[in-house]
Amino acid sequence: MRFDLLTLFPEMFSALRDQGVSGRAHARGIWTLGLWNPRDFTEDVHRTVDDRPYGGGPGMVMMAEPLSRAVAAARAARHAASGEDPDRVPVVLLSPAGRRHDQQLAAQWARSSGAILICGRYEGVDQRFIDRHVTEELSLGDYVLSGGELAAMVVMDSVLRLLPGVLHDAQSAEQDSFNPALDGLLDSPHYTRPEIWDGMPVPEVLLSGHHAQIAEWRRQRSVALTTERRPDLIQALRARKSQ
Ligand code: 9WO
Repeated sequence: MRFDLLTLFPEMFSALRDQGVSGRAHARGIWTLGLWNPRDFTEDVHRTVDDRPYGGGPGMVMMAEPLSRAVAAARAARHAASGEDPDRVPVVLLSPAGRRHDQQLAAQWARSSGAILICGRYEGVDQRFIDRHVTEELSLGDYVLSGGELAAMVVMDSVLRLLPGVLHDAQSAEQDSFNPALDGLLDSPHYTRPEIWDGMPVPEVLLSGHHAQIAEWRRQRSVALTTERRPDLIQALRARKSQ
């Protein structure tokens, strides 16, 4: 899998590339990262990537041309590396106006060869760049960030941890909240040593070694937690089961 990021702050992505589960997977060559700074695709002495909005208003807008050249470079690099058709690479803009990201989408991306991700800054991106290049917009939720970079890293992390061999324990991803194997419910609580901490014991069934009872207990806790916190997920499960 390969992700190409268009960003004015490429250094931010060292966190995902070098740390934790995603960092180990990168070191093992399971995924690769291309970083493209629109500033490197400018031609003026000031390396200008933004300008004032037509029609007036506060802030600055990212100019289409440096972004467009950076996308062309990313497409060409992907083609050179893997023979991928440059015109068929998904080009994703992280934006609150996009489709809401979720576990199902992450699983879909995990079956793909990756994407070019556009990280906007300032007030936004010239709409003509979006119209020309962007194939889909993705949102994490109804809030505004200072840029698309953190959203891009969240989406990438959710995808990468589903790739074969990324998690130490293949069962780990299967136990996740929202996993279809858990009917899309929230995960049950976790406990580790010591057996009693600050006067609070570990639920006895977990010490019993009785695997069927443990599975049943976890299922009950999962349903109870989801009913309390996310009744919408229970409704969705009912709807799926009744069809
Ligand atoms: C911001 C925006 C707000 C309302 C409707 C559409 C919008 N598009 C953008 C946009 O492209 N913003 C750029 C990226 C530039 C400003 C900072 N950006 C951004 C992305 N802020 N917040 C996000 C984001 C991305 C994904 N999920 C939540 C927030």
